[in-house]
Amino acid sequence: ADTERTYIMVKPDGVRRGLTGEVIGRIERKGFRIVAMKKMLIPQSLAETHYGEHKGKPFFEGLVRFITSGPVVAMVVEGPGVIAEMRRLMGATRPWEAAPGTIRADFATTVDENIIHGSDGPESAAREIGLFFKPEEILS
Ligand code: YYY
Ligand code: MG
Repeated sequence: ADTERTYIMVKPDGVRRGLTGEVIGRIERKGFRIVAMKKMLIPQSLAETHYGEHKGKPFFEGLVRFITSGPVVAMVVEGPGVIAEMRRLMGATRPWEAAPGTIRADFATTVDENIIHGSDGPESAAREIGLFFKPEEILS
């Protein structure tokens, strides 16, 4: 598979529960490279832009409130086929539908607090990396 980059984020529930290291460990043990990383509070406007595709849906306001409720750990992860492969390692959006051994299956019970975000395709990866990182913050 081609070398790609994706945007990965440990959400506020993951950070609060002390699961940042667990998520980072899984990414590193898989063999992907973390080429940028920072802990940050997401401003309201950035949250609304990042989740813009969900604007108007019933869960949008709660989603923005949740993602801005505490620090996240934002990352750019690089590797062969990393966009689809990280989605596989994360598991399905609804943790009860996520395959055993995935991050969401192992650590989450509810859809609104499901530990991790990962870009869902090449366009969203490029868009989200650009929203959260300046080019000079990415070290490869
Ligand atoms: O990409 P992914 O995070 O797996 O799911 P999306 O369909 O893009 O939704 C983004 C985010 O919104 C999801 O991780 C949790 C939240 N959410 C929710 O709280 N309630 C829903 N019914 C659907 C999604
Ligand atoms: Mg999504």
